[in-house]
Amino acid sequence: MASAILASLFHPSEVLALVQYKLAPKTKFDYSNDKTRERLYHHLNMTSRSFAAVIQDLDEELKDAICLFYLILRGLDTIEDDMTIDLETKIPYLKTFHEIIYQKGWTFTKNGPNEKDRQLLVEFDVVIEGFLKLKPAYQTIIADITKRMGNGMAHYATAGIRVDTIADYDEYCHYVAGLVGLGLSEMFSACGFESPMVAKRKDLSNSMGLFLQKTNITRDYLEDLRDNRRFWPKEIWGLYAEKMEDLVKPENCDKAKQCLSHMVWNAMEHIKDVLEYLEMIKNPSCFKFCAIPQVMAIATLNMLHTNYKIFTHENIKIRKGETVWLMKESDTIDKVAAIFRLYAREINNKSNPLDPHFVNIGVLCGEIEQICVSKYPGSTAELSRLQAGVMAGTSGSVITAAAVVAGAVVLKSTFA
Ligand code: D61
Ligand code: MG
Repeated sequence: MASAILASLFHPSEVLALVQYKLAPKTKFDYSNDKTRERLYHHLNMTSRSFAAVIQDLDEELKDAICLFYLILRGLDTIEDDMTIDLETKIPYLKTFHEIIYQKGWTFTKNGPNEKDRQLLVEFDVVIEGFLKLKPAYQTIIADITKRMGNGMAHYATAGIRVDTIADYDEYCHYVAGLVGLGLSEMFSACGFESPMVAKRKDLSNSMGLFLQKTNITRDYLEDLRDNRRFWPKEIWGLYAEKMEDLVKPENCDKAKQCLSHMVWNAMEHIKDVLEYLEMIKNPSCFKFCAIPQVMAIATLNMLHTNYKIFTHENIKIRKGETVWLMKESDTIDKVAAIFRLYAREINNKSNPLDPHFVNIGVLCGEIEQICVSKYPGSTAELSRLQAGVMAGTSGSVITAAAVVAGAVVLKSTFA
């Protein structure tokens, strides 16, 4: 907590959000009267940092269904990601996972000891038990998406098949993340929380997943390279290096930065669809659930943009205070549009005029601004309010921050 506050010292509204978050009652979720649910939400909290919070805040009608949707796909992904499982073993599991989820008692112990979510598959019988208790309509949606994702993963896991073209990149991201968007939209419409139009807009639902996945793939360059996974498309990196791993060489620093801005630009192309999708979502709990991951993604892209560290350091993340602040502010379309405008401006301000994508990124930032001004006019006032809390470096904000920190320290000692 103390280090998170220090990191947010020049962002008083983040300090405030951190303190509020720390003081909020923590006993919100109690699953102790249902052993299966207790195990399921234990696994959710173990396997996901960011999704656990937003899933647990969903309305009761959808909460368990989406929790199980997450755990099932996380299980599938834990088989996909494990490079210690040979392909002859791996591919049949990926292709049949949609049948496995109906087999009571099934568990999986073939993951390597270092696979981070290994335990989820070791205890996967609990997930299956929970899945079989869901309404059949939700089971059908989950099984259908699992089938399509597993087959897509199996295709890209096949020896000799790689993410070469930008079309491949979009296709791979469709399988592993776009399909999640499609399934979620079907659930929102099926339960009556949202109009049937949400499920019909598969293009927008897909973009919701692509924006998140492309941001992760751009951030995880070094980690994936270390584990011999390659998701940056050759059609992009091939413009800047002979081999993808050459981007990390110090002598290629300028080319690497150009390649990075190409990846950032490619991800940013989904933002207009994201805003259009969020505009359709009317149920407040669905809205926050959808909006929070997206605002975290644009904050992450802002952190990646022109940041050479992604070629030298693994695990670069946005500040904890920034995350907590974004979660608090993402509850209406006007506020979310204001957040997108704020980060689009920051991204644009950081761009290097000598970068080959300077104009492309600038055009997208301008379009985001223009769409928000015309479709979400309330975002202008929200933007002014948000900006008042991020006046980094001004003496006023430093004094405010110092005051809040002092307050926090007092409160901490009071409640400790
Ligand atoms: C609204 C709200 C949430 C949304 C959405 C729309 C549309 C799409 C998504 C969430 C999916 C976003 C995936 C982005 C994060 N990428 C990964 O986790 C990668 O694995 C992809 C395959 C497993 C997908 C699991 C998943 C994730 C979020 C969900 C969900 C299922 C179900 C419901 C709600 C949210 C990544 O994993 C890295 C890791 O192991 O940590 C990878 O392997 O590339
Ligand atoms: Mg994966």
